[in-house]
Amino acid sequence: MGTLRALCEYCNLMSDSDAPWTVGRYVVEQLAANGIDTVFGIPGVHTLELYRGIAATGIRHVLVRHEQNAGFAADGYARACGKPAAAFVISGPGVTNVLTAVGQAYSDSIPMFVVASTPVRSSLGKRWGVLHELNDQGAVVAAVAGQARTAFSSEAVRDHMRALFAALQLERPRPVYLGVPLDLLGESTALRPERFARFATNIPVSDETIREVVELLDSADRPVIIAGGGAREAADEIRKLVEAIDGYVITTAAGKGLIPECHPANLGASLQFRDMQELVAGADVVLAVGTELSETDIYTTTRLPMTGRLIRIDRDPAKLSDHYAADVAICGDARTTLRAITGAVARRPGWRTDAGEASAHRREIERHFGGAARAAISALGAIREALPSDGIVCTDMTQIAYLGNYAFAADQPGVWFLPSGYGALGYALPAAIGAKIACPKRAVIALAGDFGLQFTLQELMTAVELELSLPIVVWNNNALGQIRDDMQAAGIPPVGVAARNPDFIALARACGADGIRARGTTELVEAVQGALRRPGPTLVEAVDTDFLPP
Ligand SMILES: Cc1ncc(C[n+]2csc(CCOP(=O)(O)OP(=O)(O)O)c2C)c(N)n1
Ligand SMILES: [Mg+2]
Repeated sequence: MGTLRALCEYCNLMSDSDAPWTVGRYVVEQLAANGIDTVFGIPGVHTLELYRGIAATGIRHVLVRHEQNAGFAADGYARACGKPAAAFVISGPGVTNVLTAVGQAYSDSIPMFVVASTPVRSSLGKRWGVLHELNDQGAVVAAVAGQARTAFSSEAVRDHMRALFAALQLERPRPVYLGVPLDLLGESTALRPERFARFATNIPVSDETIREVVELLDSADRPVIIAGGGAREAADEIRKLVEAIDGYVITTAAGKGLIPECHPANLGASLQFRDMQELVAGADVVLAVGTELSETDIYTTTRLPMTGRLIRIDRDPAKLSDHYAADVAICGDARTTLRAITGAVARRPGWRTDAGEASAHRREIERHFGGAARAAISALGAIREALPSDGIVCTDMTQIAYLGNYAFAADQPGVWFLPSGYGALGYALPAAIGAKIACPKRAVIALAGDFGLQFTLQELMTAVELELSLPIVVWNNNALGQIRDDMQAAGIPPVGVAARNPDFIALARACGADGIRARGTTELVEAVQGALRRPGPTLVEAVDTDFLPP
């Protein structure tokens, strides 16, 4: 025991725990004290002080190859394990680089904690042309993040961090940002880290409101539940409620897998299909829970046509009074509210018993699929077969993912990650790296198009360096396929939609990854399973024409 203690003391002496208490060190220790265990970042001369003492905190720093990918990785990390990670970026270009990922996380309600330096206080707003100058950096970030705060003293660092951690718990999850000037980061401080207050997030809803909802549902002949990512924690309650009222549930892509795909009431993430929009239009009561009902949840129209009464449940009050005016609006958390509703609603046979199980509606949707869609569905089926049920698929803005939103069978929530709202190309690979770091024991894959993958392909080196067992499936249709199809549909002669691709497999091998082409579904299952057994990443090329039905 004595030897062990001596060893620990020796290690402490050798570690950075004796590092001086600069504000930079204080920021990192404060993050650690409040549950941040992973930082994705790229250090620079402006953020040196953030790196002082980082080893002593136990925080893991993951060096990425571009700040956008620090943000995407933090996003994938949070989607996988539910906890925010941090991103450390330098003033100016580090900040503007990370903003695309911040915008993505904002639109999909994903938490992350971005910390950036700014140039020295005396230079701010003066346009002296100092290194990494970005005029009004805080305002630039504020236009994109949930909250952006800049500290000008060590006490302000503490106060802002307290407020930002509170926002991460109490508000709709969004990325938050703390800016700290370079000279302040290097100042010494007497402050020491503290664990800020934890907040209970159960918002009680009045009995009267619950009665109002129950009355609406009890008198409904054709009730539909639309469930989004905010309803993930209420999966059980949604299943019980939809069974009791004998209606249907449709999810958004973020709510995908809330209840098993084959459940007789589950129409899946199908709001983009005309048949399902008509079903919603014909519903006499729609209960929308944990969803923004945004354009990217629906895709083919900005606003779902609805004629029935609308009940909305959301913890974000702003969502209750947007372009879908609710007849009953509940600001509350999904689980508590739905539990109360389910406990009081009358159980009866009704619409679904008469109109048929979800599978009949799904067959009707799928009847319209052409050859290209069927090829993508075969590949999605192979990926499904290769993955365990809790395997995570990080997708991109590619045709196979748009279809997979609906067609990939997810029997639990939190396994299908799509850069939905902001629609930023290049998400899949860095997000998969973040997800794999968050959940090393789970199978994680990236699924990207041939063009989108090239936005962030440099992160292959991060995955190689970390020896992440990560299949990266490239859906290669040798085109910016969706845009080409959209141009064709609009009668525009195709311009800028065919790009020369690299030899993906040779490129992967040059990076120290493995590379393999999977010709058809059997090979794709084997390639993904083989890649999941390998210690490092494997790029698996799936060329669309290899998957066309005979
Ligand atoms: C940052 C960014 N730039 C541009 C776009 C517009 N965009 C959407 S899909 C797409 C083409 C993607 O091609 P690919 O990755 O090969 O997927 P495919 O449609 O061929 O399946 C483009 C350019 C975007 N979504 N994000
Ligand atoms: Mg393509």
